[in-house]
Amino acid sequence: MKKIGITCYPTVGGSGIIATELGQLLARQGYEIHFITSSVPFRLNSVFSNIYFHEVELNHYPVFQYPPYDLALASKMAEVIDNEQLDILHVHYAMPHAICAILAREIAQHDVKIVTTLHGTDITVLGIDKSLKKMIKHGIEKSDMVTAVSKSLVNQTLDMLHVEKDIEVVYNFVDEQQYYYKPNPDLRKQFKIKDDEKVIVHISNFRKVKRVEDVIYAFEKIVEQVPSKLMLIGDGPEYTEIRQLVKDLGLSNYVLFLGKQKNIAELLSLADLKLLLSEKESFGLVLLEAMACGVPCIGTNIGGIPEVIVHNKNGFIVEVGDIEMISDKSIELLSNEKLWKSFSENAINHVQYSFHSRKILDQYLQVYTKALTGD
Ligand code: GMT
Repeated sequence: MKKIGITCYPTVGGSGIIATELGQLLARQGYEIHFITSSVPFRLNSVFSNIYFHEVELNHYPVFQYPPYDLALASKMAEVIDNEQLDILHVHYAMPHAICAILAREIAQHDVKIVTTLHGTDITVLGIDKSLKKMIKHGIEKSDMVTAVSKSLVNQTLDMLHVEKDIEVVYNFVDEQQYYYKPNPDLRKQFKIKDDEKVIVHISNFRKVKRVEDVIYAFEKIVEQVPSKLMLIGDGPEYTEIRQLVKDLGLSNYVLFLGKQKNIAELLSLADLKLLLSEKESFGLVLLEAMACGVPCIGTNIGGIPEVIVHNKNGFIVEVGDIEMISDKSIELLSNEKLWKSFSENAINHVQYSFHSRKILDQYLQVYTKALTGD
């Protein structure tokens, strides 16, 4: 096996990051990688002689009300499968990518195996939609191998779609070359963070499911007890409402809105605590990123979050919307240096031990081998 095609959403998002990082890891191992996406994946920031990019172009014919992206993707996939003689086509998301891959396999002459990775939203959001359920199920069942990023997502997929397919858990990972503690005292000064202030961070795409308002309400209580700043990274549909809430609560001087950012490890290295209080989250890649930089995390008891945070070891698990508990646990951690230090060290070790990129790469390689041999 030598040639692997990868399709993902190339813009900001955990699934795009994982797909791109995996492509780069595979390229370093000597595999030939072909990204088939609508634009160059945003995390593809090194040059590799064995990574190729095939752009899915959209034609705006006047007869179509909407340009048919999915069909253009399937057609491009079929072209690349044949031209490049792909062994594996690894698609991230069942909907629409697995469906496109299945169609492409039917069109192409060359025999390719399809590996689908489920990231969450395809199941937890789209899977609820009756009109799409059968199609997602089809995409999963007709893939040669299927993986999901947490046990919780496997269980949810089986419960919601009743699929007849083994789904393997392959957790997410971070690039250890990028994510480690990178102290930058000057950056602290630039953000006007005082020496005695703690920094709490939240990173997301500000979708409703992320419950960013809970982060603000919890912070309102934390800042009464512990001098601190809240750093909000990312952008999305709830951004304006959150800005207004911060203003209404009189917290504007304590909250830093940073928008979308690239050098996340440097920003995370300023932080003492990471909050991820979502009501749906199949994994929570931002938790791993934070932990790799030595930042303890508090997350909600849903989806894959309890598979990433070990309660009382490297962070705390709390119930969704329990502002009292979230703020109590945050204050406990931020005011107890000994506890904080042990959580921080445990966090780094946890990422190294359970989510090391080498380990995850090996798991994906085994999945590819199984797809090819049918075992
Ligand atoms: O969370 C999102 O809205 C983005 C989405 C994505 O496509 O990146 O995230 C999903 O995949 C990530 C990578 O596997 C996971 O870390 C996120 O938990 C998952 N999001 C949800 O399940 C809501």
